[in-house]
Amino acid sequence: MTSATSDSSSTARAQIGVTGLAVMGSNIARNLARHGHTVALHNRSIAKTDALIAEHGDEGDFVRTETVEEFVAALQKPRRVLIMVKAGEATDAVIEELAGAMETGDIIIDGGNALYTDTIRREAALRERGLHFVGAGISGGEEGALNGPSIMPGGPKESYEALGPLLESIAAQVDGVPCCTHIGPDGSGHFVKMVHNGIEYADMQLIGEAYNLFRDALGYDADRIADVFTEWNSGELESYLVEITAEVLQQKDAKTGKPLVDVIVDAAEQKGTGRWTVKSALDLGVPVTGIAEAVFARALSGSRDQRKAAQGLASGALGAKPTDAEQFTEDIRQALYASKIVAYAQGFDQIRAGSDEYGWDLTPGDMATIWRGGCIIRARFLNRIKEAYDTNPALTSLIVEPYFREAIENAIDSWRRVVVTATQLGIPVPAFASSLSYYDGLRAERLPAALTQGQRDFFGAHTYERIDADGKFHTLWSGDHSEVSA
Ligand code: NBP
Repeated sequence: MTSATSDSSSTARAQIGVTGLAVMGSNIARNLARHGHTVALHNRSIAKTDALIAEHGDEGDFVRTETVEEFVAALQKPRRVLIMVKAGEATDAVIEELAGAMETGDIIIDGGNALYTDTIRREAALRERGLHFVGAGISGGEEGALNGPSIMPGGPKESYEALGPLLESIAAQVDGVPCCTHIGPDGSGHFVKMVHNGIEYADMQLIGEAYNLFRDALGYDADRIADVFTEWNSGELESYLVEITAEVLQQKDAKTGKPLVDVIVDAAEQKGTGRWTVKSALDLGVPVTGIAEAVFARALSGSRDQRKAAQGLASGALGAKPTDAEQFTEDIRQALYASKIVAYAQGFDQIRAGSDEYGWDLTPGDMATIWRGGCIIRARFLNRIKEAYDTNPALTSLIVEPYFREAIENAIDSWRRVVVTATQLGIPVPAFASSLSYYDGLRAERLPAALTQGQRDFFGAHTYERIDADGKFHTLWSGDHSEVSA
């Protein structure tokens, strides 16, 4: 079936080109070829192109190219090029080279993990040059890239008309619906992918806290904890992350025979998308507490010197371990589910805030639809989120929607027991606890923010509003303490 050639310059026959043939690019190129598309291949160093053709050339119709000029010339018009290189300067360098060789109406797609503000900048610059630029978030890692990722393309609507069917053909499909849709203008696709990654951080942290409680509060070993996660994966917590958690916990270390998880250093690394999510949330004023705690928890785990110095610090008097393991297991399950609802609710709040800030007019229900398959946060309960947005596209918060409201009502007692027990045992549960505090904060009739406003007015004359009158007021704190209208 292969017709990989090196004489592509004479025939512009490829429907799409992929440049950057490392893990992600090579698998997406194979996915495209397996779906019957002719794919032009390009990589800065030719070795990766040749390796792909040597190992997988028989999977479809590839066009081998060496130079950017040759690569561009191999493409049908309007030309479509998918960039899958390291995010940042490499992306700018590749765009610059491609743009010089492409023509008005051609489409450049950046499938890397770009920062959405970079995508906004790049889209504007390429639009000026008559080119379409599509910032496409792609989730699912290596396996998703090959067998069907979740794709979040942002950019001009017209370019999606030329590109959509092609991307939808290689995306994961759930109930016959592709996990790919036009997200919105310029940086919106990468913004949504960023928030997706933030939710992923929160989900992983919550699962980690559940694991920690099984280990340190109930004394379970890795195999026993794996069994619990396997069981949970057949219920409302069913998700890719719960599924792989069980697999990771089952894995034995070949060298020592111990569970692999027990010989891995407990310092989690991060590539930066979680941090970006939190930075953006800070700018937008959206409390994404679950995501922020997850990012900070990774940072704390990596603070090796401080952790070493803190060994042996006082714990204070600790409480008793749970005696009813079955009840506590159910409590942890409920705490995980409720905290997960909070993390997703916060992520969707951030998407709405980003949409308002940048005028993107995003449809949050679309994200719930395209995250149901292909991506790392795919989960059964995304169907519920989709239904919630289908019923009410202007939903204020997921946690007030009847289904999730009831789910939290069912979980709340367990959730509190888990946070209290963990605190009494000195087991850190930052994401469980902060999600519960967020929930309590949202439902509180009166928050201490009234005092904060009083303090702000005291030291900075920042004024406050009253519960019984319109307008802004200021108390003459250093005068006679009377109140004046501001
Ligand atoms: P990497 O992020 O490791 O990038 C390697 C590729 O970038 C190679 O093809 C390399 O070419 C090329 N490259 C570099 Br580095 N600098 C270049 C330059 N100045 N000019 C041209 N090419 C350059 O690859 P990856 O892990 O496949 O990821 C690709 C993109 O997809 C990244 O943006 C990543 O964040 C994103 N992503 C990754 C995952 C994942 O699970 N890995 C998931 C979702 C998204 P060379 O072969 O000549 O060195």
